[in-house]
Amino acid sequence: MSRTRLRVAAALAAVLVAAGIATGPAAQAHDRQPTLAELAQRHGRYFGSATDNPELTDPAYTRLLGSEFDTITPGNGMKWYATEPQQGVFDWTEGDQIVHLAREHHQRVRAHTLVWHSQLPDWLTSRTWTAPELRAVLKKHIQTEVRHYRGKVYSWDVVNEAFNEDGSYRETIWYKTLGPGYIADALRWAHQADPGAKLYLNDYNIEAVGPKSDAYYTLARELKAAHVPLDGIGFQAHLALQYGYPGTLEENLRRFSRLRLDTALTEVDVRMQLPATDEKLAEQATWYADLTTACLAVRRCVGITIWDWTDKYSWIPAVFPGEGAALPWDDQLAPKPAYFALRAALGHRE
Ligand code: 9MR
Repeated sequence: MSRTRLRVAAALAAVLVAAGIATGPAAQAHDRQPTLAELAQRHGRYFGSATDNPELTDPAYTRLLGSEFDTITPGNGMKWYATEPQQGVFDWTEGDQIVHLAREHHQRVRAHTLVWHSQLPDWLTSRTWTAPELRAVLKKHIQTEVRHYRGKVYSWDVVNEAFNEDGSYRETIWYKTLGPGYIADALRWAHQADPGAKLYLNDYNIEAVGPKSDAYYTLARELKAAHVPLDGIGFQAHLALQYGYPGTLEENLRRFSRLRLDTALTEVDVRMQLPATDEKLAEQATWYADLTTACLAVRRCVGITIWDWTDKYSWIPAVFPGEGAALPWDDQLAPKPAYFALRAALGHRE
């Protein structure tokens, strides 16, 4: 190449880079697409993903987990079976791994979960307890765990899945032994242990207005009236195409906002009967967009968390045989129509 030609080529390259249409590492850095988290931040919201310890050995997986989201939730690592496997013996290995990972990537942690009927250790479920004994066990667990993560997590799902579909209390070990007051107690103990953490009640099938979400509404109003430290309600949003979209989601979020509570979509996925067709994936994309639009429309809906980001690590196929394809990225980690629908709903023009 002659000198003149070299100069022309260099000038042309500079113009292309300035116009943002050149390729190469510098241009890529310049051109980088905003992440879901960055798009959500423009609306004052977060966009998060759940994760789980075994997956963290997959470098392609952790790379995207660390870059696309600003909030992460441990799918299992902070549950009772993992954190207090023997009575009074605490193990923070899994939860700490996720907190450290989040810190490395400047992400916040939605901590999950303190009081649940599931994934409890055998020592707790294999014997009977008097009410005073169980109360002491619960208080110690909550306060030890919340104190350990004090200042390191953004929020706690304090009580998970406390109601039945008809709005009656679920007959858990907690309810049966301690009565409904265990919920207020749990919130108060958690608040004492970390006054800075946002405290949530969290459940599934409460996205639409109905008996189960009404039960939360009534309870939340009572707790607020009694000055119990409750900050928000988590709507898990494990949706399924075959059951229809919860059309009253926005209205439902709004009534909790009016109680001066935050709301969040905490475990979003949209499963379908397999095989996934283009039509079903398009329908799924619409649902992801619609739930995002609903959250953005309600001032106190603070953010959205998907229940992991790739179909490769989704919980669905193991629990609902024949169903899956529930997340915005497929099992090869490639983005699906739902991913682009999320970006569009967050206001990005491709
Ligand atoms: O994602 C979790 C999965 O790995 C566990 O096997 C499962 C056990 O119940 O729990 C999953 O997470 C649940 C969450 O903690 C609460 N809401 C429902 C989620 C899906 O089951």
